Amino acid sequence: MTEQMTGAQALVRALEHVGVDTVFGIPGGAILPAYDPLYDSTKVRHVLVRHEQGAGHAAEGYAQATGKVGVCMATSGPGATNLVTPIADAYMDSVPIVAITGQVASAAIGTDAFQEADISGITMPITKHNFLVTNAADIPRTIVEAFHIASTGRPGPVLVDISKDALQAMTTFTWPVTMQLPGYRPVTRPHSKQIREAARLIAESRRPVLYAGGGVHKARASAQLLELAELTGIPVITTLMARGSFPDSHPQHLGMPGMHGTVAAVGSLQRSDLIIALGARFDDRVTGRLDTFAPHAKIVHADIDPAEISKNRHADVPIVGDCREVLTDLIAAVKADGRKGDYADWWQALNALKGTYALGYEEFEDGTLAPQYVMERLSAIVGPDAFYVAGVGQHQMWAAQFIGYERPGTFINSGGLGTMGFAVPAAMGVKMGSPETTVWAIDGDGCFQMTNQELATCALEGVPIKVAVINNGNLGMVRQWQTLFYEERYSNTNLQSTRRIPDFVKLAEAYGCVGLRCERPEDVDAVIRKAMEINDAPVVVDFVVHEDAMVWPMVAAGTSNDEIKYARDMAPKWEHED
Ligand SMILES: Cc1ncc(C[n+]2csc(CCOP(=O)(O)OP(=O)(O)O)c2C)c(N)n1
Ligand SMILES: [Mg+2]
Repeated sequence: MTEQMTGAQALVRALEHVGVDTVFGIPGGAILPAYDPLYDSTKVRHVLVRHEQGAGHAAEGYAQATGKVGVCMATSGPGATNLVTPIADAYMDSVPIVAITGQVASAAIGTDAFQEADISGITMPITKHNFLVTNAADIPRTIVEAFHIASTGRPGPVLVDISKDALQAMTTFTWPVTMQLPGYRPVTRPHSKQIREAARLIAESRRPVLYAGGGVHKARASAQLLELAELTGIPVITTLMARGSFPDSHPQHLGMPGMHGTVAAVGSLQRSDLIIALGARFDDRVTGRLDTFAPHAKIVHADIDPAEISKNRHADVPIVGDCREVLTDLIAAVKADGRKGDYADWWQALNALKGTYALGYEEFEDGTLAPQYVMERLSAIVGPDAFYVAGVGQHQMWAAQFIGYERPGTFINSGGLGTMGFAVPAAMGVKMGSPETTVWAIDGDGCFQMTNQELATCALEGVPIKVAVINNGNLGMVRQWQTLFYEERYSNTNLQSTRRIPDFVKLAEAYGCVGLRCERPEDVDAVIRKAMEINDAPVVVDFVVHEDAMVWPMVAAGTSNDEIKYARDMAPKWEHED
């Protein structure tokens, strides 16, 4: 197929051909040529957001709900720099998005032209790849390559920056196009010798742990993880990025590891003699002080990105490959090996930890609301079929701890970058990607004040998300550190949002949403049920909670996992030491 058209038309045509149905963005001078043909497209819906950061997080949410590549669009200069945070976020959490930005005309590049920013230079360290296109003829091929790179291997963000003259120039559009990526060949098939070696270690180990990370769901490998776990009887831990990749209700699940993980999960790593890491990256929030992490464990590390292997912790058995292929081969190898590990003593110790140090929380005698209780009731009433999208802070950790996840990918949050402001726009993208599914954003009063303007987008575009603002009046997570490590000197963490500045109910109403408030435990169920009944508008519930609630357990930053506390000054007793 060959046709004469502008670069901008070729861009829109290429987006249609690669299957894009939704683009989040804001127009401006340099990208304006692209918005003209977009106006006519019957296949691509453009969602006009209120801030480009919202476009980027919405694209991330859309990508995670659908498994497709999310797309955001912005103009040059400030439009593009407003995308930097979501691009970095997508990079840290391996989310496939393509960001398309307009750039000043090619003759003006490098002259400090109006609204010029070197966005490809700026995003070089936070994109999987990026392109600066100055020739209209290159646009279709670049789009195909960008989508291919974003979605294959370890997924991630790709930037396509297109100069205004390239968008305006006439070109010959041909389809299909041939990619020119000779150096890009992600390895997905694991090496069979490494798989056999892993199976041997599994049979010989006495205290193994399956450490599941975000890569498990990205590879759609939860069924295989379940099969391997049940075949071998090995306990499973799910990281912040893997919540739901193994059912919380499963007896072999020990919970989340890390700074706010369960005592059983953290303790299992420290006592393990074999860690099988699957699409996980030994993040510092999981390992604690690295030189004291899991001192007795051999490491099998499977990841699609070879750069992750042995980055933080030496891998005894490195396996480069797609998690689903790794698990499928590992299941076959364990069956072929035929031996079964003896983990009876291990389970006895772990079950003791699970029983003694189950997650719990403090209730307040004055009748104020405990935020953890809100999570428990959301979990009970809304159930495991919904998507839960969290902001960053204490509420995020409570959402990870106290909501029961049974299905992969149902907990979506900003793990690696920890981006306040993620929840509302990401929830919007999730809901647009999966309109039939209930979507709850669980946000902090601080986070919510960073990106709540996308409620306007939700209201106008008919995207009925539900937002639970966990309003503790504070930048709670920072306040928690001030409580514990800065002698309760609360420097600049009190937002006073419980004084209704702003009034989140009125704010919701101002944005065309329904606003509800809940201040007492006895009202929680009714307000959640009411929110669940409203499906023709976004709903915001202001849950006014006690400011002193804390996230436990906790491994203080820079300390060893062995120093975990399950409450203030309360260290677990490790009874089954060897
Ligand atoms: C953009 C950004 N700025 C600052 C921080 C540092 N930070 C981490 S958690 C937090 C507090 C979040 O407050 P809130 O949204 O009210 O959540 P809470 O911890 O109270 O539940 C802050 C300021 C961050 N993660 N992201
Ligand atoms: Mg708060």
